[in-house]
Amino acid sequence: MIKKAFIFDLDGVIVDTAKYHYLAWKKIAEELNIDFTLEHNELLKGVSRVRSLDIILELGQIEASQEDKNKWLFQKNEDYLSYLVDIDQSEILPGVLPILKYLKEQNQAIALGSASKNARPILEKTGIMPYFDAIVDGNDVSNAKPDPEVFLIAAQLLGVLPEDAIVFEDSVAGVQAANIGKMTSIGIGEEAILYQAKYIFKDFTHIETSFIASLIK
Ligand code: B16
Ligand code: MG
Repeated sequence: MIKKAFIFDLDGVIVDTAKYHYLAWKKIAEELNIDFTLEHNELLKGVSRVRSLDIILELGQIEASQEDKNKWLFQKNEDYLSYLVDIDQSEILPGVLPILKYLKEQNQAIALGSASKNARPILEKTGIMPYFDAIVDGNDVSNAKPDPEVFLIAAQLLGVLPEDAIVFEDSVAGVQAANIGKMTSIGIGEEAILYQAKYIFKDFTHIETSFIASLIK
């Protein structure tokens, strides 16, 4: 049996923090009189904080100085962090824990590959840090998804070749990153959006351990 690397994205895969990102961005958008809807929020999934602000400013056709941008980025993150203060294990999305447990029992390598710079406190608060053999987040990469950097570093840290890595992703850019990195991409979400993934599941409750077993052998 070859040891595989199972790489998990964070937001939208392990936890649903998109709702907190949304509330925090909405506050900034309101200050700037920009109409920012849940639909617009979809555009920010898997996208870095800096790029997210640029997308919102483009929506409002606002040109801003770097000083103002830095101020809004700081405000947004402070507000986002305030939503994370009370999070616990109940935030973990359904079906995720049984898969993590199964992978550990099967002696497989597990990593996080997220664009977020707040990934570590989220893993700690939800109590799942011990499952991860490596963590690669927004603090560790210079190129955002769809660049495969985040996943390539994760596979390297786990000592596994990219072709033996499996990536769980909820964003289009993340699925593309896994594909570009020659990894097996598993989309978590809607088929109409994530059709570029090798396999697609609505959520983790739809993933049988027999499917995971077929990837390991
Ligand atoms: P932060 P992921 C991404 O997480 C989110 O999907 C995206 O909406 C967010 O802007 C990005 O992290 C950066 O997050 O502001 O905490 O650094 O899906 O890559 O786990
Ligand atoms: Mg995501």
